[in-house]
Amino acid sequence: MAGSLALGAGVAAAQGSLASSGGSDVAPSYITDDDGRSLILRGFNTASSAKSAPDGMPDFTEADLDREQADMGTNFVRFLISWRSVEPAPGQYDQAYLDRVEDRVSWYAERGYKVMLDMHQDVYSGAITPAGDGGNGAGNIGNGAPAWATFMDGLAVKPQPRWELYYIQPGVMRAFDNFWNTTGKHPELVEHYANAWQAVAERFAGNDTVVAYDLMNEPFGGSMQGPSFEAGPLAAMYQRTTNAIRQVDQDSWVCVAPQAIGVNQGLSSGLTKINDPRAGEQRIAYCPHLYPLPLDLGDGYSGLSRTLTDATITAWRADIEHVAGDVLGGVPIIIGEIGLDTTLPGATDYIDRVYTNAREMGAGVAYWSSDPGPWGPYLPDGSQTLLVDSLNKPYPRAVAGTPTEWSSTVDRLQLTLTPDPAVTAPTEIYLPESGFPGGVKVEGADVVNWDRDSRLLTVRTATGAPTATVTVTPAGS
Ligand code: 9MR
Repeated sequence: MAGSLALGAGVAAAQGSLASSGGSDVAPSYITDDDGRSLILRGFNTASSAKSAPDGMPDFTEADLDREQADMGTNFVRFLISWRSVEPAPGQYDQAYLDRVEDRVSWYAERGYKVMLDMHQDVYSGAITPAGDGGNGAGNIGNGAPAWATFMDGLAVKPQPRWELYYIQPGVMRAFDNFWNTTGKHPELVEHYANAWQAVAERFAGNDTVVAYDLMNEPFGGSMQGPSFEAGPLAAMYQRTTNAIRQVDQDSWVCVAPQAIGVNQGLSSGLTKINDPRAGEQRIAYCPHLYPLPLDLGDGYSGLSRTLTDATITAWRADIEHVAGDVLGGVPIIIGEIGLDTTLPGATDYIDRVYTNAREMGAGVAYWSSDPGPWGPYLPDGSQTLLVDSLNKPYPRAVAGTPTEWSSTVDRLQLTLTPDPAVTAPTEIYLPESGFPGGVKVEGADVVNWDRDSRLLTVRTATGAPTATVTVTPAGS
């Protein structure tokens, strides 16, 4: 069944009948740091191992973070949190859990990262089966909602060969229907969800490292699917949760995502505008995922699968830009998840293609995921997968103005920006050791500092010019 599903979507992609909108004329916008610099975010999801852990924490140490930073120069994490951990009993928020999250956030803060908290769920909750493992002993299948918020009304959840298939088990569908209250029986659940987010935002409102809240991982509408779900209960939940967050936190970005099934594979989203009640400019961001079906089902990025995947990426990008630019009102894009099994043929080419698109879109990226294994940068024995070299490229991390174009190879970076005279902090650029073993040669800007340990170069462009182009190559080149 999965194979024919893939084929169907693939053929649709090849025929160009996926997302029909043709991108957007609205220029990319960026999340900014406290100095007003545009942030280009590159990092990982950390981590799947948190989903079912009793303490809700990922199996990820400070040493792991040091290794990630040294090997790839990341500046961002999509950090998994869960509703079941935040609100283990109705109306009771677990401050000890939030302490643990805050502790992990401090690791990132000490290393100059920005954090997006992701209220994760997969197939609603760990309570969809008694063992919390989907009934087949396969590990962390269902996660997210607390058991007390899981109402399956006695409907079945049978063991499935693939975790995604649990979504269409009757008990899981009903749990979602009750959450969205399309059954009319549980109006309290979305209210709890919004209030749980408020408890999180209350904790992190004053924390400069936490820049964004990803309101719900991979939303699923139960028996209501597509635009009626996205424009209906999903948008209503986003609005309600945004309002709840803004009562305690005016500054963090609120990230919204489309329905996952379909949109992650290139179909168009029917999400509608979310209004940010904060004083000043809105701080909503769009955080979609990308999982072309051929790759997700185990085909490599070659032959027909590559053709179908490319068509998926093209359609996906056009729709993402349309929703971010035209529907949500010119908001920043952060790709909350992209990832694949790096042992598949053509994996490097696929990663390059996605990151090229992200760069052109002005989008942040959180790769799925940092968990050890063939999808991640390291295997359980600590050896690197090809992901490390694929991702370890120069990039501008924080730009004193608006980046209009940038590109890089391992030993060259070029950035064009519209400088913002109000921003006094310098532009910060990451340069990997492989391409920049010694000094740097900078054209188009003055060097403020080149720190060979952190691999960070800071530069200042001339004030007053409408645009500036900075080119960085190794010294002596
Ligand atoms: O990679 C994860 C896999 O090990 C889990 O069994 C599964 C269910 O919890 O989730 C996978 O991660 C998914 C993430 O939670 C949501 N987006 C897609 C990810 C990859 O399938």
